[in-house]
Amino acid sequence: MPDAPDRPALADDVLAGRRRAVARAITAVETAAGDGAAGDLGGADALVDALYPHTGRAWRVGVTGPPGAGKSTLVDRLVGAFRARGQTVGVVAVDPSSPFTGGALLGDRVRMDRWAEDDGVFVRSLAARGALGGLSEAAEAACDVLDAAGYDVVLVETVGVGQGEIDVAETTDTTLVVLVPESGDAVQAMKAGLMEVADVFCVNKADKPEAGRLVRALRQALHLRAAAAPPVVTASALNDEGVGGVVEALDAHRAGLDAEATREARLRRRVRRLVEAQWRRQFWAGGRGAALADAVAALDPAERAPHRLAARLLAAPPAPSVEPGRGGVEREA
Ligand SMILES: Nc1nc2c(ncn2[C@@H]2O[C@H](COP(=O)(O)OP(=O)(O)OP(=O)(O)O)[C@@H](O)[C@H]2O)c(=O)[nH]1
Ligand SMILES: [Mg+2]
Repeated sequence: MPDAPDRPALADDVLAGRRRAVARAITAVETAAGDGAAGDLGGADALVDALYPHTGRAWRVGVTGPPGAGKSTLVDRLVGAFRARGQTVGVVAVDPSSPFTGGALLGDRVRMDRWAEDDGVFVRSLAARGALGGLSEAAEAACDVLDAAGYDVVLVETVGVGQGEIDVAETTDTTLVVLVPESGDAVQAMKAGLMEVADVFCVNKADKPEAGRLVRALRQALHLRAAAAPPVVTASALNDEGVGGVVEALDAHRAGLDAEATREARLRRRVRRLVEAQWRRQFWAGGRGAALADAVAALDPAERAPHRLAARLLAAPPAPSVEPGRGGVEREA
């Protein structure tokens, strides 16, 4: 890359681990990605690029599962467990007040408040409304910021509902899927696509009846799918029981990771996502949205053919007068 821009001043402050800089940097990437411009973070993209070479040290752990499974309660316990062994922890809670779930963001904050006095913990809620790809980019960039700032572990909580949120699981090294007896059976998890992303399963609320049944059903379903099934552990996050077992299972997954291969695969996926988002935006910004509307309106219903219309749009050059607008995503780095 011949003309890499100078490193933004904010990047230096993030690298020095300054909390206010970390907060500002996450806001920058969140806002940019939330504008639906996943492939073009405006000023924030230079920031991410400047930080990226300083990432790769943190262990990124995704925590996902159905609404109300106890993810936040468990994340809070995991923070305690990691702190107890001297690790610093960043937490990214992907805003559950997304159109999919309508959960309680305030609850996350209240529970996490007990870490406010601890310099070794940084908690942040993330809201990337709109663009699906934008959610992954926002979460991944927020992890980059925390990683570059020196946090040893970065926990990412997402509600495992909807593809966009499950995609976030692909941006972490280790994915913990939290299920609860009342969320139904293993089939439910399979439908939601959670089986594919799980490295470790935790059946939470083990203090409730039916937890044992879910564990058995889950193990059975997993072994039917693959010989090397992810481990299933139980916990009662509320009562702080079984958390050590969860940490052990997570550690075991990390120990088996090829860190460099994981990192490269993730980078490939991310660049692909950024290119596709940018491409899509540019394509439709080139006056083609209007061209499509005109073409559909002009054609006799008997002559409308989806494939022919698609081919025509793809073949037509973009209207030269239309700038592929940046949609107001220029902002401070
Ligand atoms: N009985 C029992 N309740 C629990 C346990 N863990 C969490 N809860 C309760 O379950 C409810 C939801 O917990 P959260 O930690 O907010 O769940 P969440 O998965 O983060 O919820 P969303 O982010 O809204 O999807 C709260 O009332 C918790 O106190 C547990 O181990 N046992
Ligand atoms: Mg939560």
